[in-house]
Amino acid sequence: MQTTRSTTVRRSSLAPLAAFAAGLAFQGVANANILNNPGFETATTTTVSNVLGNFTGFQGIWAPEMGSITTATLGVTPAAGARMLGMTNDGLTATQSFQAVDVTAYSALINSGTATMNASALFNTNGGYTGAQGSIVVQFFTAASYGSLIGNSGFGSLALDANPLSWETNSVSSAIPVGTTWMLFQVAYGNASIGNNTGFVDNAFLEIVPSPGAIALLGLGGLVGRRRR
Ligand SMILES: [Ca+2]
Ligand SMILES: [Ca+2]
Repeated sequence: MQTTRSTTVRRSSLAPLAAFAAGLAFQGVANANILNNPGFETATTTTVSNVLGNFTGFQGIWAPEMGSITTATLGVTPAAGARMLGMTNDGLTATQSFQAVDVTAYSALINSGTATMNASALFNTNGGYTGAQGSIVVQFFTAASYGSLIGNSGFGSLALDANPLSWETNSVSSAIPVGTTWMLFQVAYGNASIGNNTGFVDNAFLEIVPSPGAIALLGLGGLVGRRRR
């Protein structure tokens, strides 16, 4: 179940037509969740070193630094389905989980310089404390290797409430650099903020869509062109 992702997009009056045209151009690839096992319903995980060292061989498999995919525990019930991801303090700065995604199917859109990625997930912790810091970040690569990193989305972060019955939505959007062929989706909790507690994640989501701004500009450009003629 995809919930309450909030996107604030300013559209010109031309946007609906332009968006329709862009939708036709990229039909079949837009508006799909490109993560594998986004709801953590399959319990299989792998190691972070496997994923970061071999995008191709371990693509689509969640890799928690410290944690596992679990059923309901510690008073927390999965937001959807029977399972969720649980992460615990790994002793460093943040406890992170990764999934590598091959995005070469989107190369035409990405290399047009007008691709946006929208990422989100639900976060929750066991009760009794406040201020757990949950984050999402997506990194961009030009090849199937960590060394080809060319940018990242910046962090979408939020401080969680103390209620284990409420799942809170975290999201981040950014332009996708031209040349991107692989993306690394990451969810994380600040270790200092969770202490000996567990940070949970469910309903992870990642999509690649035409940039709303680029669509609006295309629409305006078309209008100006017609007026000049
Ligand atoms: Ca789930
Ligand atoms: Ca909560």
